[in-house]
Amino acid sequence: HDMMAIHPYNALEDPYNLYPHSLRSIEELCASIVRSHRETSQYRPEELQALKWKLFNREEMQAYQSKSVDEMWQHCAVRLTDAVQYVVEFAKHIPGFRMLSQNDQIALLKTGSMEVVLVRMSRFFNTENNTVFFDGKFAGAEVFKSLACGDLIEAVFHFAHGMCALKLTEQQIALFSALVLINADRPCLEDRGKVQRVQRNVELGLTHILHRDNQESLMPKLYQRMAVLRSLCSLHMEKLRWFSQRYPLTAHSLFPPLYKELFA
Ligand code: CLR
Repeated sequence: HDMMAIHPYNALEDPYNLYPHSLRSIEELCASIVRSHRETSQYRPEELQALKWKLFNREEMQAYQSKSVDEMWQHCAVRLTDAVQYVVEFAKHIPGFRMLSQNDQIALLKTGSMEVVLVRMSRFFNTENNTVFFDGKFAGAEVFKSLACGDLIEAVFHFAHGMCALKLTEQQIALFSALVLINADRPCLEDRGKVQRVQRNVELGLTHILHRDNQESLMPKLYQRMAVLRSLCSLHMEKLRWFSQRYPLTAHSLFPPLYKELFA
């Protein structure tokens, strides 16, 4: 008893794991999310840094610009689906995600996977010349001209620019991506309560990371970014509906099955 008075039980380090929401368990949650992000992010920051000035030349740009609308859509749908596949892999390793029902996992991915791709896009964006890593080199918005949805491309590039301005660390991007995905407000959830519990843990993780980095002021900015993401994704869906009406055959038979399953 005397010892306890001198050395009170350290709840923060929690050696006996008496507090389920102790710092230790939050740190473990953060570590798995960061690990999952790293393993599914395709390129490491230093690899992207090295590629930063590898740009498409004039002929290559013209080749993209002279593609037909449906050809370019199909090409981009394949690239996007590839990126979405990595996001699905990321989701599977967020602690708690696999405890959700199959229905709820799919509902979260349907609404969230494209949003996470756009968050991830900021890692692949060069703000000095407004280009994005696409097909092995950096491309400006004009490369996507033949998609015929300039407003969407412009909005997406603008969003990436704004995300880059926040200068998030890889750990912050990982936790933010997880929070974008695990959102109890999404439509068509069976067990909202369960999603809410997972969401609270991820929120605790993000708060913890920001507190540790002395950057709590980022929290309101990140919530604001989440609202912008929602509007970008509804614009994407709107464009996809427009395209499918115009080119039903391409949309039906040439789009990747996962792209159709999640977005159609
Ligand atoms: C996002 C981060 C991923 C790698 C990656 C792959 C494909 C890229 C995507 C990133 C960003 C957005 C992107 C996409 C291919 C086409 C798409 C450049 C870098 C643009 C915005 C066109 C969208 C067209 C749809 C309307 C079909 O880890």
